Amino acid sequence: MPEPLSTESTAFRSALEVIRAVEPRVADAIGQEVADQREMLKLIASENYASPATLLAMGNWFSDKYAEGTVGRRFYAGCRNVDTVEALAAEHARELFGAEHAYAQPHSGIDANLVAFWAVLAQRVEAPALQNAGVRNVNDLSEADWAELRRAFGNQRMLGMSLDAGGHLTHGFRPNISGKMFDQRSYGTDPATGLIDYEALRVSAREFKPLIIVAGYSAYPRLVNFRIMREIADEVGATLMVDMAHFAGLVAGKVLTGDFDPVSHAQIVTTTTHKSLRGPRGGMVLCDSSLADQVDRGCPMVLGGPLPHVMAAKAVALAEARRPEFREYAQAVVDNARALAEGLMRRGAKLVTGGTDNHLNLIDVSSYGLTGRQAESALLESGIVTNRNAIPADPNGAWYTSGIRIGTPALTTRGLGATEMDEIAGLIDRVLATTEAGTTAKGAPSKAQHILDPKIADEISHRATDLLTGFPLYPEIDLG
Ligand code: DSN
Repeated sequence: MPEPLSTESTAFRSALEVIRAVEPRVADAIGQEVADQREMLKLIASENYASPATLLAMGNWFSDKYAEGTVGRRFYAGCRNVDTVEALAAEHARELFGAEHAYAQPHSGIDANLVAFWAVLAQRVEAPALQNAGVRNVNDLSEADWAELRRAFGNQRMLGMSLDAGGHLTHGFRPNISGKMFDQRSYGTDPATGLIDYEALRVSAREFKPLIIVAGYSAYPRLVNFRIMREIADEVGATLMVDMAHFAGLVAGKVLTGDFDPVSHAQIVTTTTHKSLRGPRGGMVLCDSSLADQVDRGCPMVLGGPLPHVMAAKAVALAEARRPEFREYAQAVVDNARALAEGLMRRGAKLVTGGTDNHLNLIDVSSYGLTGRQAESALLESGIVTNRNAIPADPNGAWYTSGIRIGTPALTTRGLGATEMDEIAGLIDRVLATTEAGTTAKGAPSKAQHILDPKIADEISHRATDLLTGFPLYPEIDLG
C-alpha cells in the first residue's frame, strides 16, 4: 500500500492543478521554483523558507478585499474578517517583541521605513511648526500648510549608517527618497576594526543634530548596542529608529536581548517579515504609544491598500515565531554563521570585521583577485546562491563591489548544522580560489567576466545538491 499523501502535498498538488488548467506556464514556473530552491545552497542573508501554513494563508479570498484604514476604522464596508487577521498579526507582534504598538500593513521593508519617517516627521515637525496655525492633524493641512511643511522637511536631518558600511538604501542614501526627504549624514565603521565607532557617532550627532538617527543594517556582521544609540539620540534630541529587517528573527528568538534588543530602546522599529523572521514577504512597524496614531495613518498617507492575505500570513508566521522551537532556530542561525565564518577563515578567506555575531558574513573577495560580481556569478554556476555586496570604502562601488554577503537563516531552516557549514565554507573557498577574473570581448580587464573551469563548477554543484539531500526542503510536500 502506498503511503497516503500528506495534507500539505494534497493542498499544493491541488493548487498547481487548478492553476495549470488556466495557465500551465505559471504552474510550471512555480514547480520549477521549488525544485531550484530544493537543489541550491541558498546563502542569501535576507532570504528564508516560509512554512506551508504561512504560504497557504496567502492564497485565498482576502486577496480580493480592499481595506484602507485601520482595524475598526476602514474606508470600505465589509472588513470584519480583515480586521480579525490584522488585529491578530498586530497582537502576535506586540507579544513577541514586547512592543506597545504594532502596525502590520506595510508591503515591504522600504514601505515600513517610509511609514516610520512620515510618522516621526508628522509627530516632531508638523505639530510644533503648525500648531500655532491651529492645525493638529495631517488631514487638516491646507495647500499653504503643505508648502510650509515641505520647506520644513528640507531642514530635517537624518543620520544613518552608510551603504558601504552595511546600511540600507533607505537610511539616507542620496539617490533614495530618504536622502531626498532629509538632509542626510551617514556614520560608518572604524577602518581598523570594521566596527561601529559609537564615540565618533556621538560627535557627529552632536554637530549635525538630526531629527532621526537610524540604526540597523543589511550587511553588518556584528551586534549593535541600541542602548548606546538611544543615549546618543536622547542627548541630541533625535528620535531613534531601528530597521531590524535583517535580524528580526534573532530578536524574536531572544538571541538579541538587553542592550542588543532594539524594541526596548528605540521609539520606532521597522522590519520585514520574510528574512530571519521566516514569514511572508512584507513589512511591519513597531513603536511606542506616542507614535501609534501617526503610524496607523500609514495607509493611505504613504501606503497603497493593505494586502489582507499577506497580513493573514503574517499572523500565522508570528504565531509560529512565538513557539519555543523558534528560539532554538534563532540560536542555530547564529551558531551556523559562526561555524561558516570559522570554516572560511581557517581556509584563508578574509571576512569584514574578522567574523560574525549575527546571521551573516561578509567575505572580502579582493583577496581572491575577484570583484563581488565575478564571485557571485562563479558561485551561482556552482549551485551556491549568494549576493554581491559593497564592503567599507569599497574601491569597486555598489555595482561590482568587492564583497560577497552570505547568511544562514535559510539553510538553518532546512536543518543544516555546524558540520555542514564547515563543508560549505570549503566549497565556497574552492570556487573562489579556482575562479579568475575575465576579460572583455576586446581583451581588456573586466570587473564582470570570470573564468571558472565548468568541470569544477559541476563538481561543486553536485556536491551541494548531495549535501542538501540529507536536509530536504519541505519534506512533508511531495509534488509528484
Ligand atoms: N533586499 C534586502 C537585502 O537583501 O538585504 C534589503 O532591502
